[in-house]
Amino acid sequence: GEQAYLDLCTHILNTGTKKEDRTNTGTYSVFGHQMRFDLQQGFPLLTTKKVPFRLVASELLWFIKGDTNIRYLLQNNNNIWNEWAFKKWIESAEYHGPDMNDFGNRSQTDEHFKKQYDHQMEIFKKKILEDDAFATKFGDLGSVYGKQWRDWRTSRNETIDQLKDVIHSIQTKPDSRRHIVSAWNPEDIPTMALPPCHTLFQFYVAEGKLSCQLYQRSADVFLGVPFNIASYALLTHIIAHECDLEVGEFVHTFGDAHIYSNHIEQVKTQLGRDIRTMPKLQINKEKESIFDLELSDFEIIGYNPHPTIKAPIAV
Ligand code: THF
Repeated sequence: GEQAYLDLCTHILNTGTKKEDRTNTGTYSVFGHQMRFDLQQGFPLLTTKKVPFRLVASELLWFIKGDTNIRYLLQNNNNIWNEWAFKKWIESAEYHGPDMNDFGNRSQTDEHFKKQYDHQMEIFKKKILEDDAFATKFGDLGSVYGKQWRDWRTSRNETIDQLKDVIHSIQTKPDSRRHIVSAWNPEDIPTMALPPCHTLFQFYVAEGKLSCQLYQRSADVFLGVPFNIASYALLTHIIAHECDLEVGEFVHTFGDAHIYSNHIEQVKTQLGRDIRTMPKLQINKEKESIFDLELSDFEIIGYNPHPTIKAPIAV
């Protein structure tokens, strides 16, 4: 449960290696780790800080739709992928505003720059929402999760719908050891805004319960991982629902698990808090197919977390 997450944080603080990274933020990092969550015990939305379930769920529905354009997220007031699309715009010939190079780091140290950045981001969001051509060009993140899950392109230009296929294989051959969805498409990596952090996941059926294991190659333990746990737990519930199975475990396996150097104080604050009762998830049972699910079909019951802890995202 949640203690496994807090233990990972403590483990990284105690034994992590200081390591530079792509974003120039600096991290403390360990390689290879595993956490387990028994989904029968409750829904693993962390209670030692508030995790916004609405954002987790709308991101997952976006993946399930096969959508890769941030417009859908913005329509749902979800801003978690903005920076990656914004980066494409400011690096293009169509951007004419003030220099936004390295905006992630500069907006944290330079007040004046931060104002300019916030203003340009507002312009960007408005254009994505209101201008179709602009949204098509700059809102799309390329071959990210939604694309690989629903519309993997083969060398013969055929489409593989991995999500539909895995549901079918769970339903028809529950004992199979091949219930796998891969987001890692080596051919597409060079053209991606961000190569997938959640590289591959596998389902497992035993005693009428569906379990899921994720291999995450790179994990932002403070900001990303609480989202990732909730997201894959929700996916497991959704697929179990579709296949008339109970939920089993979510197993979270990591490659490079790191805490950014500008998240250390926040992690310490969180480690000083006590764990509260896990909430429960309810899914609207009326819906025929998971591909019809909407945000309003999910309800989180009994969630009383400690307050939010703010931290900057590394871009
Ligand atoms: N990049 C980095 N550096 N970390 C990540 O976790 C990450 N993701 C996705 C893509 N690139 C990444 C984006 N996922 C937040 C949470 C998840 C994200 C991005 C941002 C975040 O800022 N969460 C805040 C709340 C934000 C809000 O309220 O708008 C939080 O406090 O939890 C790996 O999936």
